[in-house]
Amino acid sequence: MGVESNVADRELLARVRTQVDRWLDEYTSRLTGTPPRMIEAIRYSLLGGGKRLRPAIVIWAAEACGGTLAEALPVGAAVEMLHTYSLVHDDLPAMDDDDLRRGQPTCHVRYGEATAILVGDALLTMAFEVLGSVGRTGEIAAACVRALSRGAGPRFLIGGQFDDLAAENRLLTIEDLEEIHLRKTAQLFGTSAELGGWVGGGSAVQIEQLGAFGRRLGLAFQIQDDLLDVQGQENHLGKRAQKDQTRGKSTYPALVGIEASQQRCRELIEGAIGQLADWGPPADPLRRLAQGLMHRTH
Ligand code: GRG
Repeated sequence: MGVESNVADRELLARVRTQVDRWLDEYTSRLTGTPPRMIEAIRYSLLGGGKRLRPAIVIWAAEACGGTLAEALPVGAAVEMLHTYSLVHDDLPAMDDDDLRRGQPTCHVRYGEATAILVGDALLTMAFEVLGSVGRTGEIAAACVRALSRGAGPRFLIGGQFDDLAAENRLLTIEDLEEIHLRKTAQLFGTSAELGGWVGGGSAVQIEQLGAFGRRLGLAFQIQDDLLDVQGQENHLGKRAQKDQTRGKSTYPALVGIEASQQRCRELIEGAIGQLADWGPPADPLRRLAQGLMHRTH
């Protein structure tokens, strides 16, 4: 990929980030009846940075199916709320115990543990309130609620997080690690793509292909996260580096080495793009996101 297309890709993502940030900013400034300090903590966690990759996947998947930005934006924002809840809770002392997130003190460091728990609860609940009225029909909203509650529920995000915590200080097989990565991280990428398919009016086959695209992309993303944890710098990452090692976590590079991890990433990204083989130009933003991920630094 040349320098020019890199710049174009960055601009494409920056545009989505601005749109999502604006939507979230407006939504959270209208939370009447909510304690002001709580609104402050919600906005601190939600608006303080973040790459907005999952909303970008929702929006570009919807557009690839012929849907509109206006329909997809609230769905992307709901996924971002849910993702942010998972980060706020993951950072808590009882979980990953982190003091830095998105380049600033974590929610519990800034506002206290009880508030951070409630901020996570609020973001999770609000995500479903938003999803409840998306799309052209009630059926679409219901399908979106079902897809996100499945992907973020005990079989995937929450169960993956549970197994991830239980695996600390245990040497996993690469198959077990990949399974945890899939449930903890990759499924939410797959769900984001499926949600885009639902709200964009995609067919059952298209939604299936989008899910497979997103899961492969998400797995590559998590392996990259492992690689960045070993190689990355905190000022780029906006969170602590070398965290996995300190907590006795099995990681992809620790189990198979850096080169094999990079090779697996490449395979997954090619596999992701392969899912969109019949989609033509409307799926270009999704393909470009996948290609760009190979070179991410944060
Ligand atoms: C608490 C139920 C529950 C789940 C937590 C998200 C998660 C599960 C754990 C986070 C641990 C972690 C570092 C996972 C690696 C992949 C990941 C989700 C990274 C953060 O996502 P980015 O890089 O973050 O998209 P930004 O800040 O850009 O939104």
